Amino acid sequence: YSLTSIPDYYGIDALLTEEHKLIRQSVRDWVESFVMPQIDHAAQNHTDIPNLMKELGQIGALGPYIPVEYGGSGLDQISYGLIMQELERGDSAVRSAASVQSSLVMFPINEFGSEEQKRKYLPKLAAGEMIGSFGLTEPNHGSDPGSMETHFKDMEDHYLLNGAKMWITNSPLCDIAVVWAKNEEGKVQGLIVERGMEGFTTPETHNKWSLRASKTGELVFNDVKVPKENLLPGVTGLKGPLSCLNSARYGISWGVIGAAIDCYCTAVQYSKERKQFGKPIGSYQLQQKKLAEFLTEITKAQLLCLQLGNLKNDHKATPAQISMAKRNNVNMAIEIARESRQILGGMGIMGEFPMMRHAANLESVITYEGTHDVHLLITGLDITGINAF
Ligand code: TGC
Ligand code: FAD
Repeated sequence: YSLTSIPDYYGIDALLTEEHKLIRQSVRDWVESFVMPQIDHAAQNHTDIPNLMKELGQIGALGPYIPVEYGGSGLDQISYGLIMQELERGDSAVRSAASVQSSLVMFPINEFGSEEQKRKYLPKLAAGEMIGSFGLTEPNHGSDPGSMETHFKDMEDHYLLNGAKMWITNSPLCDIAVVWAKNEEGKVQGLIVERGMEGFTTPETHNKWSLRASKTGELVFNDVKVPKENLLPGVTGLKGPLSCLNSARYGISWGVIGAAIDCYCTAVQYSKERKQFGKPIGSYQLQQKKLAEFLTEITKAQLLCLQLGNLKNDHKATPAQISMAKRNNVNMAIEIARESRQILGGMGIMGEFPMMRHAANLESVITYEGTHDVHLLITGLDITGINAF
């Protein structure tokens, strides 16, 4: 499909600045030239995309809102959202790589790190010369991270870290991991663990049917001696990791619009070209209903994100507002991926078309960063004041 067919049904572009549009265009062009030609091969073969992080660094997609003095671009939240949207039009694995590095690794170092930590890590992370991962989820504690078992002891001249994290994006590739663990008082704190520290291993998780172009693995800590200067000094408690999730979930709300757009545009084009019973399938009401509903849902999601971005720029977006957008938009995208695949009939299962890949990827996206159900419970709590977890 032509890039000019990407929908802006409500003229939302008029609400963006010239800078927003330029940023979006440059990421869109990069996705066309770098991601699209190799994404099917990477996903089919369950390999990562070579040089992805350095490329993302070069186009400014790592920590776009991190201050310029630490290697970021100092951009606003709408720019961040638009970048995520364009990346996920390519593949959720590409957006995931940028989400984790930006919101889950650079964000906590920038918000809660010491000046030395910021200077040591942020510029390299922004350039993609260093890859970060984020360890919150454990084998026995996913939706309920407050019950985590990973813990560290103060040994006077270092901390001793023990435990394990599971389902960690980029763990097999990471140079550093921001790890959330309990101190001796049972309070959650963040530690920067570096590859090469004795007792730290990152086994890969194989055989995924989803996010196949992204590496996932474990972070295992067996009596790891972590230097004291690697503790994030600025936060104690679960609000540390959860505030990183606010930023990542916001980016995902935008990102999945990109996946939905890729499916929608492909389906519109196919429905006009493919003929059955002597007419294009797009001339039949059943197919038009699908296309009309896709465009309606994409437009609603775009408006939701734009206003959430405005709130975020003003530091007014609440965690519950972000949960609503993450839940709504991921569900919107997965429904469009599944239904649009049907419009392509048998061709819809093929790698030449993006639907199966997006649909399979979105099964992870609807689960990570808080499941569909957990986000509903967060909205329920916000409405009633009653915790139903
Ligand atoms: P609760 O008692 O409600 O809260 C504990 C403390 O945290 C504060 N808080 C938040 N702070 C900032 N932002 C938020 N969104 C916050 N939500 C809660 C809260 O105020 C409290 O602070 P304080 O000072 O009183 O201690 O916590 P809970 O134990 O009842 O759990 C709440 C719940 C279930 C909502 C939360 O734990 C949750 O969101 N669970 C889902 C877990 C999750 O999202 N995991 C994601 C792992 S990372 C990931 O998936 C990366 S994938 C990346 C990729 O590849 O793109
Ligand atoms: P569980 O918490 O066991 O949930 C199972 C089911 O029970 C879900 O449907 C859930 O909604 C439901 N449920 C749970 N509690 C309740 C309740 N109180 N009421 C009703 N229903 C409930 N984590 C990281 O820390 N870092 C990463 O980089 C990372 N990357 C990931 C990459 C991939 C590809 C995947 C799949 C996951 C990743 N995760 C990561 C982990 C992800 O955040 C968790 O999988 C997610 O939070 C859910 O946890 P769980 O899988 O243990 O499911």
